[in-house]
Amino acid sequence: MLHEKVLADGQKEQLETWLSAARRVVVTCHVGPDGDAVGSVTAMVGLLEKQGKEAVGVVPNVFPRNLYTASGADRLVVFEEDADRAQTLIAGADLVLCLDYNALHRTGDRMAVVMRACRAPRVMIDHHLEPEESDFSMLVSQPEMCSTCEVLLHVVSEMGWLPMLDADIASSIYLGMMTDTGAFSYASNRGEVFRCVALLLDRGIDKDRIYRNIFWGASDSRMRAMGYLLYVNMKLMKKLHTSIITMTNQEWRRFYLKTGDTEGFVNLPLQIEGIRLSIFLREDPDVPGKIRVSTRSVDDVPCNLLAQEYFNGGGHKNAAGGSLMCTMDEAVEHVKRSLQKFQDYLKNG
Ligand SMILES: [Mn+2]
Repeated sequence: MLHEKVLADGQKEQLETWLSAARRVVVTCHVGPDGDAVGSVTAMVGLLEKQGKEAVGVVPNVFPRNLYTASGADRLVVFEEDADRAQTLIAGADLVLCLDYNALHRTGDRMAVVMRACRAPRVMIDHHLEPEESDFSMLVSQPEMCSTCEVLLHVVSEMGWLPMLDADIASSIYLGMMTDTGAFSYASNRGEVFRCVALLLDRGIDKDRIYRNIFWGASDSRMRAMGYLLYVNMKLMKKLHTSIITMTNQEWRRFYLKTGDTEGFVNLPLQIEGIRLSIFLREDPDVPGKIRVSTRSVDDVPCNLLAQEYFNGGGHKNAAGGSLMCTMDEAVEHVKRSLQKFQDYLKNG
């Protein structure tokens, strides 16, 4: 049913060898787990349990409330809240799966140390550009694919695991595909994406419900913060087809926001006619003096180049991020100066 292949020659056999020798398998994702991370980890844990493995998902830190609708999300071990247990699990694993990230440092400073010390093979399954090859024993890297969950579904198919794909596991995979594509509004122009969706629908997922669980489960705080940020803080630079939104820790507290409550805000300005690049600057609540930068774009505006050149980061063409060590005012000035240098990419189109 699926047309594309993700495993290179010999990878299926290698994975089978490692899996058959493994009793305890740990499945991990990147810091700040999103829908694709939580979806792929919970799906993988479910698949491994069906194969009789002692499988546990370990995520670096807390994740948004609405992602707890993924089956098994309540059983994930959160490293920053339960470091001893997480460390014991990783150290004792026979096999470690690394989902939705391309370098070990993406699991955060503390978890990365534990990951590096673990001697079990590390298998990366991911869709980010330019993986750090030396960090992994095996890489299944598919930057063309919309999400790690899409890559994972292909792995499931090629490994012959489709008979294990029940509605719960299929729902987790759909969750990741849906969130990483803004409900199939970007990064999803390949027909294969919809062959995957069809396959998942045939497994009995309720896609309308998954959508509501994620996108309509907002808190009133989130809605009020969204209104405030768009009304008060959004600055439009129409000649550069760009929007900048800022958010300080003081504003975060004012609206009683929780982790994940600003998810997707960066996409909103792209709904404005003529806006092709959106930049969201947020004070890091954990690191004083650090500003987190998120960028989103449409068509050929390369967010990843912008993030690499000016924001100490990287990412995908239409979705990237980074950080700056400065005050919010300085960050805004830095962004404006960077946009001047970047304007050739912004003006045409
Ligand atoms: Mn992803």
